[in-house]
Amino acid sequence: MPANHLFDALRAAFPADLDAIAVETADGPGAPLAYRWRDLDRGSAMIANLLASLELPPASRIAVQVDKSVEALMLYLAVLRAGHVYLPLNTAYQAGEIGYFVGDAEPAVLVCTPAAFAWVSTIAFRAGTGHVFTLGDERSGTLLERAAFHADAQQPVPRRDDDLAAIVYTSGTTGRSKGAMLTHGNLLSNARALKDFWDWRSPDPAQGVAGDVLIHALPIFHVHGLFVACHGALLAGCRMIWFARFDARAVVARLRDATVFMGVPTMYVRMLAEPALTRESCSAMRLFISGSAPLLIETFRDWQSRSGHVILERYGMSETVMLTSNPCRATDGERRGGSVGRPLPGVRVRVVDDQDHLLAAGQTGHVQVKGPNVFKGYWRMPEKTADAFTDDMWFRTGDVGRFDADGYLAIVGRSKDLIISGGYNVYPAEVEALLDELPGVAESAVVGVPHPDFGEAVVAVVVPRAGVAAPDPQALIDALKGRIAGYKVPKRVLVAPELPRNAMGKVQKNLLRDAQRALFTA
Ligand code: MCA
Ligand code: AMP
Repeated sequence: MPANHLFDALRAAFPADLDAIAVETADGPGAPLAYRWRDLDRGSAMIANLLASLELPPASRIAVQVDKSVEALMLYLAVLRAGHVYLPLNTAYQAGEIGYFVGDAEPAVLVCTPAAFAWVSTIAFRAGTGHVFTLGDERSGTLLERAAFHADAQQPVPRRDDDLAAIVYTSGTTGRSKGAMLTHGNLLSNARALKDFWDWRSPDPAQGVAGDVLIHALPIFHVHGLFVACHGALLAGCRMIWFARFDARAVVARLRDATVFMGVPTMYVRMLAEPALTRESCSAMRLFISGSAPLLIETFRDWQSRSGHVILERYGMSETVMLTSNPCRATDGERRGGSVGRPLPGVRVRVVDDQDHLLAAGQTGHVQVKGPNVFKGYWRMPEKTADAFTDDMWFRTGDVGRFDADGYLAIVGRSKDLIISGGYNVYPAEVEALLDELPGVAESAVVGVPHPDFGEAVVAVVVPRAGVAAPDPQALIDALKGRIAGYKVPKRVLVAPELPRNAMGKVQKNLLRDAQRALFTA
C-alpha cells in the first residue's frame, strides 16, 4: 500500500480506542449526536463498498452537493477509500451552475439532497451521469439506504502520490470555471505540514492528555472546511464539535468545550458582536485561526482585547491548499496582524515584478508559489494550466503581496478581478454576463465594496439601454436570485449613465470602488 494514500494516513491517525468520540454534533436533527471513530470507519467502508459495487472506472468523479452532516464527511472518506475523485459543490449553487460543473467534470455519480433530487437528477442524467443518490441531513436518502446492504469493512484502493483525490472548482476570471485537480500528495503533504506547524495535540488517555477539540462550523464543500479543518482534526485523532450551520451565539457558547477554532473573518466579526465572548469563555481555547479572506486589523485587535487570544492568520488557495501561516508556537515568532505569516515548511513563496523577476523585501509584486502542495492543473484545460505557471513552474496566485525583512508576507491586493464576500469567491465577469442579459441593461460592472459583515460586498453598476425605461435595481436583484448562488447576487445595484473607462476603453473599476467605498460603512 503506498504510504501516501490520503485515507490510509488519516485512518492510521485514528486513536487506538475506536469507541472514543470522533464527532459530536452541536446542532441539526437529533443533536447532540456522538459519532465514534469506529462509526467513521464503518460508515465510510459501507459507502465505499456501495461505490465499488457500481463498477466505475478508477478515478471516477463523484460530485456531491449536500447539506453538511457527519454522513457527508463519511461520503468524502468513502470516495478516497474507493479510489475515486471527490468533487464538492456549494449548496448555494443553482441549476445553471450545477449544469456547468456536471457537464465539465462528467461525474459518474452525483449525490444531492432529497429536496433537490428532481432538478439535480434531471441535469445529471442528461449529462450522462449514471447514478444519482440522495443524502439528507437526517441520515435519510438513498445513499445510506443502499450502503446499508454493504459490508462495514473495506480495503482502500491503492492510490499514488500524484493520483487525483479531489477536484475543486474555482470560478474563472474570464469565462468558465476551472476545476483545480488536487492529488493525494498535495492534500497529504499540506495536512502533515499543518499538523506539525499548528501543533495539533493528539489525545493520549494513558498519559492523561485530552488532546485538541476543534469547533467545526465551516461548510465542508471548500478547502477551508474540508481539507484544512477536517484533515487537521482527523490527522491528529482529535474530536470535533460539529456545527452544520454557523451561528455566532451558539459557537461562542461552545468555546469553553474546545481548544481550536477555524473561521473566515466574517465569523470573527459576528462572534465579536456577542456579549458572551469574554476571556473567561475562551479560557480553554488554545488557537484561533482565520483565513480565506483578509482579516481586518481592527478585528485582529478587538479579538485580542476581548478574548485574550491572538488570532493566527494564514493564507491559501484552492489550487495550493495552505501556503503561509503566522506562527503557532511563541518560539517561532509573533502573530502579526495584517500579515499572513511565513511560508509553511516545504512551501516556497516569492514576490516578483511583471516580468517574473524577484523583488526584494519591502517591494510589492505578484505572489508566486511552488511546492508539493501545488495542484496538478485545471481539469481538461491545458492552456489555462500553462498560463497559470511560469516557465520555471511557479504558480501565479493572482494575489499581490510584499515580504517584510523578516520573511512575513502581507497580501495587499489582487491582480485577479475577484471579490471575496464572507469567504466566498465571486468573479465579477460571471455576474456581469448575467446582468447584461436582463431587460433594460446595456452593460454592467460588478465590484467589491467594503462591508462591515462580509468584508467585501458585491455591488453592480448598470447602464440602462438607450431609449428604454431605466431598469429597477430591485427587479434586477430579484431576477438574479435563483439563477446564481445567493452570495454572488449584488447586495446593491446602482444605475449610472455610463461606466468610467480609460483610454484603452477598459472599465476603471478602481474608480467605481472608490466612489462607492462608503456605501455600507458610512
Ligand atoms: C450567505 N450570504 C452571503 C454570504 N453567505 N452573502 C454574501 N457573502 C456571503 N459569504 C447570503 C445568502 O445568500 C442569503 O441571502 C443570506 O446571506 C443568508 O444566508 P445564510 O446561508 O443564512 O448565511 P449565513 O449562514 O449567515 O452565512 C454567512 C457565513 C457563510 C457563515 C459567513 O458565508 C460562510 O460559511 N462562509 C464561509 C465560506 C468558506 O468556507 N470559504 C472558504 C473557501 P438572501 O437572504 O438574500 O437569500 S476556501 C478558500 O477560500 C481558501 C482555500 C482558503 O484560504 O481557505
Ligand atoms: P479560493 O479560490 O477560494 O481558493 O480563494 C483563494 C484566495 O483567497 C486567495 O488567492 C486570496 O486572494 C484569498 N485569501 C485566502 N486567505 C487569505 C488571507 N488570509 N488574506 C488575504 N486573502 C486571502
